[in-house]
Amino acid sequence: MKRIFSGVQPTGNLHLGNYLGAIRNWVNLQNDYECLFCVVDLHAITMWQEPDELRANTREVTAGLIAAGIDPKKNIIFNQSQVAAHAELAWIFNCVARMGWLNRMTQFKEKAGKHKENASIGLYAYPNLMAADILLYRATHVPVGEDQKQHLELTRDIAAKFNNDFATDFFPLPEPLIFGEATRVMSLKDGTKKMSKSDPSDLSRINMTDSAEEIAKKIKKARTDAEPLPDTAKGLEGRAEAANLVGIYAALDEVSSDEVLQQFAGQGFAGFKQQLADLAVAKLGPIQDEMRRLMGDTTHVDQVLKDGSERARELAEPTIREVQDIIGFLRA
Ligand code: AQP
Repeated sequence: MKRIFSGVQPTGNLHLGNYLGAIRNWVNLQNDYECLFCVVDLHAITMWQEPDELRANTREVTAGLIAAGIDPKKNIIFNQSQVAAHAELAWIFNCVARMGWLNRMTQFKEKAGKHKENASIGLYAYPNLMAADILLYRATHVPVGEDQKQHLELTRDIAAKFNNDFATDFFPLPEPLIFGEATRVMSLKDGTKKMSKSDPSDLSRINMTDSAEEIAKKIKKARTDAEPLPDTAKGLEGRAEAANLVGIYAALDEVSSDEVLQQFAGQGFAGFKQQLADLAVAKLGPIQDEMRRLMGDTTHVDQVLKDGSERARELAEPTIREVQDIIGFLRA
């Protein structure tokens, strides 16, 4: 049996990067794998979250997953905090992983920035929780973007050390699942930074809840350069913002950047941006309508999470019991 675990943090507005880089791919996985899609609220609180916003964002992400086409009956959609075994296994992995391993994690360095001393312990130990998320369900495959590869390697190291320490083969070593050409959507204001929920500038991202007018306005205001569009993707080298807009067009239209440029070569950005806005609105519109409808039906969304959490708990329970036995915890 092939089992997938994937997570999204409820840390702000779900955006085009989350959709094109992750969620859209997940929709295709549900036919070939048993899938768990988790709204990782325990990960979210490694940075400060306003309680009311955390609740609202948890519902928004859940609505986004369903609206994008993930079937909550066929798959398990749940929020992490409701399955206590994630935190339990993460603690055990805190005792398996070595400081030296975590010191090498680049995401901590990026997220903690210059204020390392002030970062939460949770942010530092985040990869151990991610290992617990995956191994709790003994997932065989994990869809990972470039930025998560290092964390998956750590998950494999933790699984291997646990197996070795306790002379068992209990945890499988999960494999990365890489999708063709990875779509990495960058900020509309700075082509060297990824589009991110926590970017303070709302103009930097297209939110999945933005109206058609907002999408058009943000694309119009997106940073570009003064050169016309080249005729091949190679001509975009050193032009991060232009490359990003062409990449977004290509991802939305499901064609290559070269194909997009065949259509727009030699043109300036005004006409291109207009067509990109029309394409984005056409592709995202139906998903956004469904997402808004679901966000207005919190009873349904909450029920999906409740049902998903129950099913996830059933899967997690035997793993955590067996881990306790392996470690030598006396069952009271
Ligand atoms: N800009 C992006 N381009 C492509 N894929 C992206 N993902 C996120 N941003 C982009 C992918 O979306 C999935 C869920 O991400 P996450 O919520 O777990 O956290 P993140 O990667 O840290 O996303 P954000 O939006 O940047 O959140 P904050 O601002 O809170 O850090 C992942 O598969 C991720 O690769």
